[in-house]
Amino acid sequence: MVSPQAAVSAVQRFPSRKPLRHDFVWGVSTSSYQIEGAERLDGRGPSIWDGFCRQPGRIANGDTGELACDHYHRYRDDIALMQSLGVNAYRFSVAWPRVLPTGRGAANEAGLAFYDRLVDGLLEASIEPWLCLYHWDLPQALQDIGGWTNRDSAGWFSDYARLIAGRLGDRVKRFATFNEPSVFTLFGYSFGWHPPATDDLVSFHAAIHHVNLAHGGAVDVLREQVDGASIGSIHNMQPSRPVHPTPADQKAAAILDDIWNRAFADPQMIGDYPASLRGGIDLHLRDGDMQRICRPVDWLGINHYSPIYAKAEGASPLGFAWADAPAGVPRSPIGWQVDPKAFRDTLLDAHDRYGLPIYVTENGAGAVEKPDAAGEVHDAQRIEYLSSYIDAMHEAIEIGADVRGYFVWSLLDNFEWGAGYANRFGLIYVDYATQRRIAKASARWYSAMIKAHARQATP
Ligand code: IFM
Repeated sequence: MVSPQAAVSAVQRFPSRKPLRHDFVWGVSTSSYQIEGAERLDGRGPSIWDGFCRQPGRIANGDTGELACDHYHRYRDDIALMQSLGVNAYRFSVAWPRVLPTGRGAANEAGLAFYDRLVDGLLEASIEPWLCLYHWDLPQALQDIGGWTNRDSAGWFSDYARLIAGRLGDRVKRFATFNEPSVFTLFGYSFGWHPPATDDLVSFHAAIHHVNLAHGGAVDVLREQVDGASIGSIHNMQPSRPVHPTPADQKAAAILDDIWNRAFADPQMIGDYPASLRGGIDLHLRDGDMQRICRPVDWLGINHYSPIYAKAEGASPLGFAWADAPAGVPRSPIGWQVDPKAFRDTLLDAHDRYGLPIYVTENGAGAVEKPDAAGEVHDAQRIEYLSSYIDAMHEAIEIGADVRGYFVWSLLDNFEWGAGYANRFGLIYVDYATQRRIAKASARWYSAMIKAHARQATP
């Protein structure tokens, strides 16, 4: 087991590092569908994930989010766990179909009341709520009329943002519009790994553009409705690498880079699409759209785990295929490459390109794990991963990146999309049969790390 003392020495292992700013945010992240459960309770409408999970072969082990971590009922206990970690921020998402069962029209009071209780509980525990409006659980009723391929989706999203701002904006000030838009559009509208599991290029480009319009519209709504709002958007950013050093694979990696790292961040913060996407987007672009998308935001959220790889694939309409990292690279227990320098460079590149304060809104390591005979979870590899990535962030800050916060993914083990419950990312282990929570060694390590940094922080 890692003792608090060992964690402190992990901080002190980097004596050349300057102390972090005193208001540095240390947090944990989750998302609605991955933890809430209560899929059919208190008036929640169906989301696109409810049905997708029930299609044979989509999710490992046939898992669904029906119960997940039962956070809907156990949120008080989960807030107490956050308190014991010593985090000062919690990033969660609102389930759109819980508050608007058909995506628009009449709001569901019971759903809104749940988020009232959650936010009040966080504030009582001195934990700042960071609310993300969209972490992939689109109401099924909106999917039935085209989902993100329907240009009206931007208006639906603004109306939803207005509802949330009006209800929670007196207490919540930190808002993100979307989580990882390039993941849910690429995986949902091209690769078929996420709902709606379509694969035509016109829909893919339409979804990208409409999500960008929805982002811009929601930024305006939040700005108008919430006094003192601090607004951002959350992008997964990772170096895109060719799996082989051939010109064809290099070209494939450049296309993936544009889609993965730039298709949303560039229009939202620079006001332009990457050149390789312009042809496809032009079909959906109308006068004034770029002004509607590129609205001033206060911060950039970056989710980062490992580099990604591409290879040339003539048969793919996109011109590339997703590839596994080359053999021999260091990997996490679930096979994702471990490369903290890639994280440092990502933070520095994003700082140079977008010039906004950065919050690392997700970083963490997955594993297939279970408690030992004494009931403990000794996740030494996760501690090593977090330690090296936090140090890489610290190095980026020393070089000049304006990074102001860091959130571990995730507070709890949870529903890991296509992998179901097999892959665990939590600091807290969840026994899904009993819903018992067990703090892993990494939870104690993270808590001690936060305390050690607080002692060192500059006033
Ligand atoms: O679980 C996901 C999360 O929903 C989005 N970012 C990556 C995490 C780990 O795969």
